[in-house]
Amino acid sequence: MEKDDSSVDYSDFLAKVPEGMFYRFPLLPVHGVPLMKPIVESWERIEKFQARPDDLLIATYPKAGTTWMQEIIDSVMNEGEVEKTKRAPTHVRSPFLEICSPPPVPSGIDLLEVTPSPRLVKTHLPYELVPETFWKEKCKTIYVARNAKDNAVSYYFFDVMNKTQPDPGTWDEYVLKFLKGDVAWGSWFQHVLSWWKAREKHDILYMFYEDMKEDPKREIRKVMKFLGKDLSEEAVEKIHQHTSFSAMKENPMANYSSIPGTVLDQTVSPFMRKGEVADWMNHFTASQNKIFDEEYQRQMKGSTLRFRNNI
Ligand code: PPS
Repeated sequence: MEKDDSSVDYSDFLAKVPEGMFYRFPLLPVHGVPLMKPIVESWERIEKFQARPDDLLIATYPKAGTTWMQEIIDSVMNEGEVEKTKRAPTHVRSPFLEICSPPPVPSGIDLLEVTPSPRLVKTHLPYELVPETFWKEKCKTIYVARNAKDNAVSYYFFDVMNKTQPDPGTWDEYVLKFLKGDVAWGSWFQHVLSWWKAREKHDILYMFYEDMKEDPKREIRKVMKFLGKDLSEEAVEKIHQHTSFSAMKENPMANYSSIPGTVLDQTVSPFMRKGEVADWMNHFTASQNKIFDEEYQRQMKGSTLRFRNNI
């Protein structure tokens, strides 16, 4: 029998994890995409994951606005009754498909198996690595993309505080690693481009972080339309308030504060860090910007996909 997702006390598992169990896991390739070792070791199970037709997939490159979109979708699925989203933390309400930790911490799939339908499934997998059943079952997918420069800055600060991903090194070193795709889940370029193409074949709503910042209510309505939800203006306003950066930063069910500091050390850098467009301007030197722009032109050449580095 399926359990209510609020009965899965994931944080409790994490709190009991013996010291030393989590460390900066090395990256190993799966079909050329670097992923953390525990994910690679469980790859067979992930690949064979059985999607359900009413699963909704939220796919992103890391740090593109996943948590924000998860909160919007959960609020929309609850018809704007945002109090209902406080039933459990984000990673329990919307499990992370491929995430794996050493036992006894439940994997994303362990959580998904006890999550009642309709399930909201998070993934950072590039399109090519998504389990085939999502497409066989014709699952709806929302993809969120963020401009490469802000995405790189956000990922750098995350890799500093996330004690399970490789040490990012200096910001100067990280810029080159990011451009090469030598980070967990691989190349930003391949990710955004492969999902851009995939929307021609599947039921995918391709969204942009910058659009969400520019006009959050407009973007909330796009999500509603995609999910076939016709909510009142009052409900849209409630969702807007509930999913603002300031509200989510203070919300223990959305700010990852339930994950212990041995995994996410929020004293180093908070998960809800800045939530802005164009923060990259505070971090890129002129020479890093030049190298980045040249590589960007090379890798994005010929694509119709356009990003805004500022709004
Ligand atoms: S993860 O770990 O991949 O799931 O991270 P993800 O949620 O994709 O990205 C985290 C960044 O999104 C910002 N964020 C928000 N921005 C604006 N409004 C809201 N409500 C919001 N919620 C999260 C978060 O602050 C991270 O970006 P940076 O630039 O680091 O602040």
